[in-house]
Amino acid sequence: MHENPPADRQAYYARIDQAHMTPLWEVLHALVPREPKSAALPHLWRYADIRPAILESGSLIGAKEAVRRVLILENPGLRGQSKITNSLYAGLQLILPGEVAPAHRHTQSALRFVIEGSGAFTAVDGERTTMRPGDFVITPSWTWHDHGNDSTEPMVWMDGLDIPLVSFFEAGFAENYESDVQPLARPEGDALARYGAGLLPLGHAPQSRTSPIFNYPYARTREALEKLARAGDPDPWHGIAMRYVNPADGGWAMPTIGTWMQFLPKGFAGAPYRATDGTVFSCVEGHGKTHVFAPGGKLTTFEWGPRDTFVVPSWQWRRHEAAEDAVLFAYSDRPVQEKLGLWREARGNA
Ligand code: 1HN
Repeated sequence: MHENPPADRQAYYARIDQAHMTPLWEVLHALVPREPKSAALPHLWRYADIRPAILESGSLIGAKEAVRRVLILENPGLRGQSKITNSLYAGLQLILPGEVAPAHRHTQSALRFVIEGSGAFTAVDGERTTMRPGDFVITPSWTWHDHGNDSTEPMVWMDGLDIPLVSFFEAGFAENYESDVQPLARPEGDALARYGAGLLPLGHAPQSRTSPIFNYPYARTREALEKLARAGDPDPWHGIAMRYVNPADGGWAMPTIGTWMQFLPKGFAGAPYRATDGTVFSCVEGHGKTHVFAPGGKLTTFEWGPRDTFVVPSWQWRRHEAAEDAVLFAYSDRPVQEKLGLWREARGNA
């Protein structure tokens, strides 16, 4: 409330401080802001700029020694906290031909979004999936997972995890599997056939809050987006925006992380939009621009292309433009905010 409270108040604060108490009236405005004031900053990681450092990590440490050889994308406003937004983590993971990232599990949920290379696999609870660029792969909470690269090229994917959320709730558990590579219980493609073909096993009762599909292949996503784009009528704010769905309940694919794709047709000039979920974007195809207006009027413009990652903090206005057909993958904590009745959005004039 006061920059410098009067002396009698300061003496009083010092006395109650001894009893681990503090006056609400000095902090009320910070505790209950009129609107969100994210400490996070908008930021763009251009893949061409960071790729050399990612590949260099491969000559400094092995995947097995590192457990997971990842460069964390730290939001410049949240350095030292391993966060890309206040509630979510992002990193770029490198796995070289012949390497194994050993099996473990944890209560944090993870997504993989494939950036570069093709043919490495991840195994989740007894099933492997081969990963290709643009694939969205899920490691649900508390499932055993290991990765391996039987291809001839380095592979890089983005990891998105709910680490800060789980940490906030102090609900994190982890354990290592007894061997580096878990045994396989089902053939590759089983989950996609069983749950990802517009069908569900008769009498299916979900065992988990996460989608039973654990690889949503880009080839299928791309085909749908392409068809919808040709049909026209993009949303003025988002373009053609399609969320990944859990086929068992119609909800988001993951309980703590919302994921979607945006196809911005050539010449798209989006209208301003903001929402309370700070959002991470990864460009899959095409080139475009995103303008972000931080509170106080600071304008940041990102010029992005394939494999670039950028982040827009909570409640900051953004607008996308595309010089050519472009595809953006996005993730945020929106499912959590929705479940808690907190999520809000606002649309500027189209
Ligand atoms: C993890 O298990 C993976 O499985 C990636 O690839 C990143 C960051 C923190 C904790 C666990 C993975 C992680 C992680």
